[in-house]
Amino acid sequence: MTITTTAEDLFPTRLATPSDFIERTQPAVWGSADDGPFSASELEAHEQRGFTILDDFISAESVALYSRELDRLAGDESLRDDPRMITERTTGTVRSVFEVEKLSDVLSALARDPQVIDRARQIVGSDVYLHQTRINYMPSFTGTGFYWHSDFETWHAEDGMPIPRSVSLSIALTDNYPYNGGLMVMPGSHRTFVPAVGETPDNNHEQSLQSQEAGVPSHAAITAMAEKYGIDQFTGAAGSALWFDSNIMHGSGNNITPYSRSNVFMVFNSVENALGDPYAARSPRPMHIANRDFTPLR
Ligand code: 6CS
Ligand code: FE
Repeated sequence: MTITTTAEDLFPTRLATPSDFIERTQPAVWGSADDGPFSASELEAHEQRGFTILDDFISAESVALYSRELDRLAGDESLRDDPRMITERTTGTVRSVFEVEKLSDVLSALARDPQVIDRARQIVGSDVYLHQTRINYMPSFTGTGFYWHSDFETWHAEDGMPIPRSVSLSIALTDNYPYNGGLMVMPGSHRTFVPAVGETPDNNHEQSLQSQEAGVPSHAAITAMAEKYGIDQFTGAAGSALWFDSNIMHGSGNNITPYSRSNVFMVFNSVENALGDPYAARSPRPMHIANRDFTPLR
């Protein structure tokens, strides 16, 4: 008998030829109103739309505190050659810093704040661990966006995440306007998995975190998804939070305005959805991008 730790592939992707969309059978919300801070109606809306915006999620003092952490990490010379720091391809300015819960006590505490972890546990219906954390910084004038994608598509293909049972939290540290490169989402699109065409290049993460090219949907697929679900934009003042399903279709444009945009981003995966071998890549990505310590976060 062979024992395999990798679960069955319910979401084949990075294929040689286009294939049909897959309607998922798993819910977005696994817990109930009794399990945490989200109300029954908030959970119901999250199930339908695949995202929830909470205005004033953190205080102005906390925005200032996390912004100082962002400035400290972005300016840390010792991180310049660290793989956790991703810079903009064209200008060399800092784009993301990964694994921030290990680089910052303040951000480690944020992940464990009951307002955060209890909501994450409530949505995925179990204990959670941190799959990925990062701070994202989109500079004024020259900031570049990310093409349309589903995070789960990458996490499944490149990280071996079996099913979409994880939730992402993005806390805005600057105001998000419709015009400064904010996130566009297709509400309800988390229900549909869009298989991508094309094999994953080796060491894809070395370029995909600057500009994602493998694993993005075709123009035809994006057109069909937009026809079905429409496009919303996440706007909101600094301090607001966006909780979103791992499979929601999203993307962002460039930022040519004088208003930079930054956020703290944390992905909570169910401990019952631990990573196996990648489903569609030759080797797993490094731990600072796809954590493989599945110890429940406390
Ligand atoms: O690679 C990741 O984990 C995340 N970053 C990109 C550019 N796409 C997929 C996912 O959002
Ligand atoms: Fe994304």
